[in-house]
Amino acid sequence: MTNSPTDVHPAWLPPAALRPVGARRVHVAGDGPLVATVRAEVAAATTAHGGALVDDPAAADLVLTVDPALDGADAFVVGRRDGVTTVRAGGDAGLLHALHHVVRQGEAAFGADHEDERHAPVEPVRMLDHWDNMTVHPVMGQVERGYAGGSIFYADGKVRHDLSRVEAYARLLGSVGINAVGLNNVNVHATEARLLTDHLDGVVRLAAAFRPHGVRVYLSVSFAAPMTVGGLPSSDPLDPDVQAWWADAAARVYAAVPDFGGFVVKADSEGQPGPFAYGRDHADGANLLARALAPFGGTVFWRAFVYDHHQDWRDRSTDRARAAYDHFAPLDGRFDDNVVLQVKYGPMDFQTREPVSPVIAAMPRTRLAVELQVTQEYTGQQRHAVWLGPQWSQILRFGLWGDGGRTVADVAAGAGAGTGAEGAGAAGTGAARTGGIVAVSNVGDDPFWTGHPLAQANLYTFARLAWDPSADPVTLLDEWIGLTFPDAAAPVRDTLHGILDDSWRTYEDYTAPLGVGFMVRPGHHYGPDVDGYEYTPWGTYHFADRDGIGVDRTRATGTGYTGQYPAPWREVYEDVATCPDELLLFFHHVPWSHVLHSGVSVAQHVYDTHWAGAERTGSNAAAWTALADEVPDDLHARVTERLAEQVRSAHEWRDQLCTYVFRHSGIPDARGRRIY
Ligand code: GCV
Repeated sequence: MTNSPTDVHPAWLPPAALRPVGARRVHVAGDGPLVATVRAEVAAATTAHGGALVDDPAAADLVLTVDPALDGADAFVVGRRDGVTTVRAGGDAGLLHALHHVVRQGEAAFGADHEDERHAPVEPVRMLDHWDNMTVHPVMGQVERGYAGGSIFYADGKVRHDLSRVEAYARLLGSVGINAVGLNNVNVHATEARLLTDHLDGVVRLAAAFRPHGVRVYLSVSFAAPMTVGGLPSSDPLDPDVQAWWADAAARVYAAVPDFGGFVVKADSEGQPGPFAYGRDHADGANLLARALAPFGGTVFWRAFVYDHHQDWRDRSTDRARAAYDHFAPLDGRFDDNVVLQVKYGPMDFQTREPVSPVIAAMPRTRLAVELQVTQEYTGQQRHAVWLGPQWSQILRFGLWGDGGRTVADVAAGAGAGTGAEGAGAAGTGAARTGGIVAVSNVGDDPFWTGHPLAQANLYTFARLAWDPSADPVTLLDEWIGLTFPDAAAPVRDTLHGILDDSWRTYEDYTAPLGVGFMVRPGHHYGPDVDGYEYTPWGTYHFADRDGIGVDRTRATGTGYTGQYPAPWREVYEDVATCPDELLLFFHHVPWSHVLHSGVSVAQHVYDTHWAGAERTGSNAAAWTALADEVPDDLHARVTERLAEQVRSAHEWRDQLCTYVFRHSGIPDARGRRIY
């Protein structure tokens, strides 16, 4: 099959995905920039596929209207009567969401008559953070932890002149309901600190590219900006000159970008400046910025990723997993209303498997957003096909106070606060404290957007889960396959599904076992290095010796981390007998011969999973080879090359892990496979 006709892959919006809408007579009513976007989208589709944009609703097969009487600007109802599909949306944004809902349904949207169905997003903020820099870092490249080329926003130290790629990206994001984008890396370097000032004209242009698709822009700011940009002698949050500097900065940004979203802040973390330098805490720091933004309706997303990255590996009393809770839980109730605390889903750092962060259950008087990582820093760096939908779904559906209770997604949505036993007391009035779902983006200036073309599925699934965290991720995977490969025959769709649906588990199988995490090469985090982090200052250890492996985080004999969870988890994780296998080594140090709930020893588990996982990468690569004539050549070649690297890397992981375990434990593989 020949290549895609344009320079940039259309992702989940190729022209053929809009065929069912484009073949109809469509009426679009309303005005405003988002309605204009809907109209333009429909006009392009009808021109391509033989339908028409019609003025008379009575002559239409599809009627899209804004009805302000409907509750919620993002919401819409869709029904079908007498052969006409009718959408009413609460606002412009809802109209855009509704159009793409109909696109996703395809021909099914024009099938049997049905009553109105209401759709509305669960999470109020659905945000992608870009770790993009304006200049290229000699080691990290332009995008920190970016695996898809350079930034689509910046080139040569400036906002790009040509933003057509950003417009295409904004269209993709708007189509799946993303409504916020952080424009620059949370590690804010000198040039990017001046996005607030010297480069504000570029921010204006980026905001203009995102606006027609319902996406507001945010900037990551440096806590030291009053000094480094403003020339003040201090950045102390209680200093009136510092407060005035931030108030002026915010006023200038809002004068230029009236719908600016606000700031994202990484403070006192991995070398970024913060309030600790002045003996102040993180509520003082966050509220400083919140008060500057409040007159304009802006929000601060203040990150809870704060820990000591100069730890002494000899010091067994310090546990990095405890850090976010220890810093932030005591501050509950002290943050202003326009502060959202942005918490990584796990207590460490975006590992393949971690328990859910206990901070999410601990701050009922604080607005919380949960942060996921779409860019595959620790999950194969877009060289491995790893679809993270099941991981995110499991996190978002996790019952913080036990199965069936309020979930991570509920807390982020501010839903149900104060209504049940869980976390109710401190929720006080029960007022909704809405936060949202945030993720680190995985796109760059690569023609396939994401380096590995199949990593587009992660971007898609993240957005759709942020809209509805209860959605079945596998259904979303098939939705993505159907849109991205609209003309593909069933075997192609089945192969894509087969490569991706269990790929998170496969990756876990051939990498760090049983929740222990890391074991990656220090610095760039790609490939195996079992002891790579063992004697470093980063607080990421597994403590393996000849007798056993794992981190004792119990209250009884370990770091006490299990005590940061509410019941029942504090007991479930405390006891080796009830701790789930997949988190065993996160919570417990056990002998290599310890028998898991699965019935095999820890050592045998490593052998079995690593052989099985590596083998699956080989069968996936073979299945993909068979699609050579079924998908565009350029896409086929790119995926082939990535799958070959995944096979190589998975076997390297397998051999290092199995050899390491055998050399430390002396336990042979019961199945006698080759160990080096
Ligand atoms: C932006 C991890 C990454 C860093 C990243 C940091 C963060 O430590 O390796 O590159 O910095 O997380 O989330 O702030």
